[in-house]
Amino acid sequence: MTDSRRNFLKAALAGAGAAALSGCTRLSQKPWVQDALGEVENLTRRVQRVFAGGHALATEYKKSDIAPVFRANGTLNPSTDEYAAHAATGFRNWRIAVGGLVEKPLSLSLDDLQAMPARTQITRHDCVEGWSCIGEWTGVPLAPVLAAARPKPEARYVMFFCADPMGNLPSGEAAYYYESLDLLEATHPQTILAYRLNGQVLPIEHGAPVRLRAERQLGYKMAKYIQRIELVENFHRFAGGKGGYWEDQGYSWYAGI
Ligand SMILES: Nc1nc2c(c(=O)[nH]1)N[C@H]1C(S)=C(S)[C@@H](COP(=O)(O)O)O[C@H]1N2
Ligand SMILES: [Mo]
Repeated sequence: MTDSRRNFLKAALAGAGAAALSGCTRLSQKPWVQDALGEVENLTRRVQRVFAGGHALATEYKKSDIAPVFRANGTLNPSTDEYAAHAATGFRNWRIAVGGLVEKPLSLSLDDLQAMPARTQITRHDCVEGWSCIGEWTGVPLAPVLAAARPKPEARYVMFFCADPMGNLPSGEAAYYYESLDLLEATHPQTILAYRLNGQVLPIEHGAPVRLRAERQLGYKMAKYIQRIELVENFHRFAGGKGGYWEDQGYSWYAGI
């Protein structure tokens, strides 16, 4: 592990301790949060062994670089009654299931996610359609969330299943937007489950209540409207088998920038 990585983890752990001492009781009341922070280092070490690559950071920008209006793309409001009902109640009952190849499946509310230490990053979003936009994203790093679920040794990819229907699969079954990352990208410090944009509650057009930010990747990797996260050995059995909605239409699975 590099020094910067070790320092990042130390800072994350120290931050959690300080928050508990300063009276952030919601954090200390949730034993799984504490467990998660203890597990991040184990998970990261394992990931670094599997993938020889690193965790170099994407460029972060200044407040003054933030675009006045962040462009929205793809689904702008999922068309199901179920999503509309969640939106009408401010996503109070929204849950994100974390399952698949894990020892401890989780079902996380927005409160659960917001009780974990947050990260804020000002980054540039690049869409393959040829536009970019700088925005400030706040959310919980995915690494401690995955660590809390205790991934099994066979887990290699993280799948994100979304609430927006995208038409039908050849089988006639409804297709929903979905995406996947390998564990290296999933545990990168700038990979977060974002619930705020530019200091405001995440708007519906940008993926409310929770969307992925994976800052070294192109826009289509960053699933909006996340309902389920699943750890898998490979993604061939899902939908078109290519690891994502756009990948199934021919885009490349690896979309690093
Ligand atoms: N669930 C879902 N996630 C999605 C999409 C989508 O249509 N549905 N579009 C993708 C694409 S192509 C881009 S560029 C970004 C757009 O994010 P934005 O609307 O916040 O700009 O979301 C990505 N994630
Ligand atoms: Mo995109």
